[in-house]
Amino acid sequence: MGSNPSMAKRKTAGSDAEAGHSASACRVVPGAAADGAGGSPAARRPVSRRRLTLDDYIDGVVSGDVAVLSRAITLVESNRQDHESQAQELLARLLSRCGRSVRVGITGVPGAGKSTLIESLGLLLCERGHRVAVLAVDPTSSVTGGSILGDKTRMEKLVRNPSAYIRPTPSGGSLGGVARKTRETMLLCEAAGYDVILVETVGVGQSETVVRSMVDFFLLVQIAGAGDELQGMKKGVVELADLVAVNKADGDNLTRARIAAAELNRALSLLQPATQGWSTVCITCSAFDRESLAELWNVIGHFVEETRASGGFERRRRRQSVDWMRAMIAEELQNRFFRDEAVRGLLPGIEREVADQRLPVTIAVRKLLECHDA
Ligand SMILES: Nc1nc2c(ncn2[C@@H]2O[C@H](COP(=O)(O)OP(=O)(O)O)[C@@H](O)[C@H]2O)c(=O)[nH]1
Ligand SMILES: [Mg+2]
Repeated sequence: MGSNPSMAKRKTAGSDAEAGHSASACRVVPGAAADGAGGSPAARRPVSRRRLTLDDYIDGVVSGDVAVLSRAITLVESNRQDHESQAQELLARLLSRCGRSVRVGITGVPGAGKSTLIESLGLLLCERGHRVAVLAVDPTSSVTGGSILGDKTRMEKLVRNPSAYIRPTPSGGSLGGVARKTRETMLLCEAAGYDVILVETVGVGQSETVVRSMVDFFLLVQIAGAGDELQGMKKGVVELADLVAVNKADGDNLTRARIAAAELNRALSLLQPATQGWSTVCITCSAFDRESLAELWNVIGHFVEETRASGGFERRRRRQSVDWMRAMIAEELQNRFFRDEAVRGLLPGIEREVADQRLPVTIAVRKLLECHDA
């Protein structure tokens, strides 16, 4: 990747005033009337901090009250035991209202233009009468202090649109933990009536795979330039994508973007598609070219139509829920195992024996599992 995008990013996100504005907008984001972070003073309304009952949460979320929705998401994100049980009860009560949306994951290297694209596309969709929720999965944000700050300053227009809701990445915890929180947040947004969910993820580590496993459609945003076309290829991310978009196809870059797209299309024709019965292709787009965004949304519309008709849409959703359950079981069992008193007693000695090659790994595992079961 060239140095331009990241430099530009720093420039935009770096000013203190902007950072401060973003931080204050982090809790309750969208809809000028909702929080006062960006809205007119007249539209401000104090958000009651009193404890909400389960029914308050349900009524608030279902009626699309963004202040309550934000608090419900905070509840879902909380690691406190009492919050967790309330959050789960809330989800159980709302479940029948969830799922009526198109879930789109968007990945690409930092600087590819994902956030800018999401803002422009989001605005277009709001204009067309959609309600758009933007979520993020950024496992690096808790380390770097939150790259989402840059994103939020960049989505300034969308933040103010009453039909949009933007929620930064949940902080802390394992990727599995972040994924659970994002999935549950997605469900809450659906219950609140958002019919398009856009999930941005940085192209880092396993985050793409995790986001792929929670969305209907996966978009890979690329940029033309030396070797960039291969970047996704190498990591196998292209194989997860339902659409590849060579972004920033504008100005001087237009020709290069078109050439890159043609190259990618040749490569894609040799790959197994991410979704059975659907051919992944590459198009060009630009956040500054509404036509290209309308075109991009058209592709997604066709995808939804076709996969709904073939049953693939529903099948993927069902499989995703079951896979999610199994992944949570695996994580929970692992946690229980390593918290177990007996295991903790035996583990250091057994690990030493394994490291010293005095004990075969398979026997070590059996011993530990047996002491856990006992
Ligand atoms: N020329 C051009 N620049 C863009 C476009 N989209 C984004 N950018 C610029 O690319 C940089 C990175 O964009 P950003 O949306 O933060 O990328 P992200 O890291 O993938 O979310 C910013 O300076 C944007 O202004 C586009 O369509 N055309
Ligand atoms: Mg971004």
